[in-house]
Amino acid sequence: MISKKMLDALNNHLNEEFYSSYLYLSMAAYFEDKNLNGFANWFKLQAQEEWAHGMKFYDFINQTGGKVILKAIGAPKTNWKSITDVFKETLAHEKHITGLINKLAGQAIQAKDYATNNFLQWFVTEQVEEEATAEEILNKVKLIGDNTGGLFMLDRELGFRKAQ
Ligand code: OFO
Repeated sequence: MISKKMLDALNNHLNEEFYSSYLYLSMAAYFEDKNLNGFANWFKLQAQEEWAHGMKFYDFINQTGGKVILKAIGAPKTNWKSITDVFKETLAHEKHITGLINKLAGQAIQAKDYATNNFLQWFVTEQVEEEATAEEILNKVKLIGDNTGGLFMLDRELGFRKAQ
C-alpha cells in the first residue's frame, strides 16, 4: 500500500499531465488559427499523449489501492509571440515536467517505495525523448527564421505525425 504522502504527490502530478495536455491543445488551436495544420496536428497528438500519461497515473493510483483526486486544470495561454516562442515554451515545459518526475522518483526511492519508483522509470525515459523532440523542432524553427518556404515544409513534415 502506497503512503498518503506519495499518493498526494502522484495525484498532484496527474494534474500536471492533464495541464500539459491542455497547454498543447491550446498550442494546436493557435496553429489552427494560422492555418498551419501540420503544426496543429503535431500538437493535437502531443495533447493526446499527455492525456494518456495522466491516465497512466490514474491507473497506477487505483492499482495501488489509492483514490484518484481530480483537481481543477489551470487555463493555458492562448497566444504566443511567434512560432519560436511556442517551441521555447514547449521545451521549457518539458524540462519542468522532467524536474517534477525526478523529484517524485527521488521521493519514492527515499521512502523505499520500489513499486512507485519502478512505475516512474517509464516517465524518466520518456522525458529524455520529450525534451529531445521539442529541442529538435525548436532548432528547425530557429533555422527557418522568416523563410516561408521552409515553414511550409516543416508544417508538411509535422502533418505526417500519426497517433502511436
Ligand atoms: Fe510531455 O511528458 Fe508527459 O510526462
